[in-house]
Amino acid sequence: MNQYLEINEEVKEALKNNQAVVALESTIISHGMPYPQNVQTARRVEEIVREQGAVPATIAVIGGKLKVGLTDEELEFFGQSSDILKASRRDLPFIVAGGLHGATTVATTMIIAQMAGIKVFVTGGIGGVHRGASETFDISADLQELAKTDVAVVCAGVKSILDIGLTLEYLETQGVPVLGYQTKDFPAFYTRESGYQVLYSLDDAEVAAKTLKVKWDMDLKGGLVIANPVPEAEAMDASINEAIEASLKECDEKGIKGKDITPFLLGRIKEVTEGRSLETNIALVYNNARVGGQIAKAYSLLNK
Ligand code: PSU
Ligand code: MN
Repeated sequence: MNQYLEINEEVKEALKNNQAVVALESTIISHGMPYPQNVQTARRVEEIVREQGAVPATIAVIGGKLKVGLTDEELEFFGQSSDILKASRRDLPFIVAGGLHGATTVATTMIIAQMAGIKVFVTGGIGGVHRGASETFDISADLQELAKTDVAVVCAGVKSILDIGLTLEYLETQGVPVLGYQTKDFPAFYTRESGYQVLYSLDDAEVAAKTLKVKWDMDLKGGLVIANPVPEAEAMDASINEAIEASLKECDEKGIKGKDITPFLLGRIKEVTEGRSLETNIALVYNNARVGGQIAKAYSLLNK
């Protein structure tokens, strides 16, 4: 067992017995939503995962330890503290060596989930190719991680703060399956459609689970993107794109770069939409927790 890894008892027990476990990330808590909605959402997400018969494992780096499964106090701390670094793959060695705290992105949550032996991970949205990447080279490390780490990521697609078309091209080049969950449209986080289609859609959790199993049985390395659109009732209309454009322009004018871009944009979009984007964000995460919990459950049954 990896000497830096600390898996809580409940998760350890579940993994040992081949029971369903769902990994959850912590950047969404520390850098993706304001307090106290972030902590409330994180707690409810764990409950929803349990309602599907799976064990939740929220992942974070605390005092240099790679923690799998957080206590209530640790969740609260991650929601409130401003001393938590956003930890992607490149940040991990320094944070662990220094005994620091790190909120794990999609990439880092995948890495730690793989160390622990967790196959299904639920989040809101993944990082991708930023608009203007041909100039800035800003492409999220999440995409490289999907290429090499064997974890399925249930998300609501990617936000249109990114270049969705280029993100899909990049995933194709890297051999990452992008599967729509009960949809042919690739969702754009706040909206159910992005103007892009997926090639394949999954009818239910059983088909999804079988697809994961077959991929890894064949030793095809890497993850999968399971794109689950926000429920109709909570989806935003195309006017969200105006808020996104305005926020992107401001980001540009203020010279915000690199890893600070996504948190800045999320905060501004929330202000511009008077909080509606946050409600949609929370709703889509809950919906992903439901679907991800079911897929983890179906996957554990296939491996019994
Ligand atoms: N998208 C969201 N909320 C988030 C993120 C993405 O709607 O909190 C976070 C995720 O943790 C994702 C990270 O892995 O942003 C990507 O950041 P970057 O583009 O710097 O790799
Ligand atoms: Mn980036």
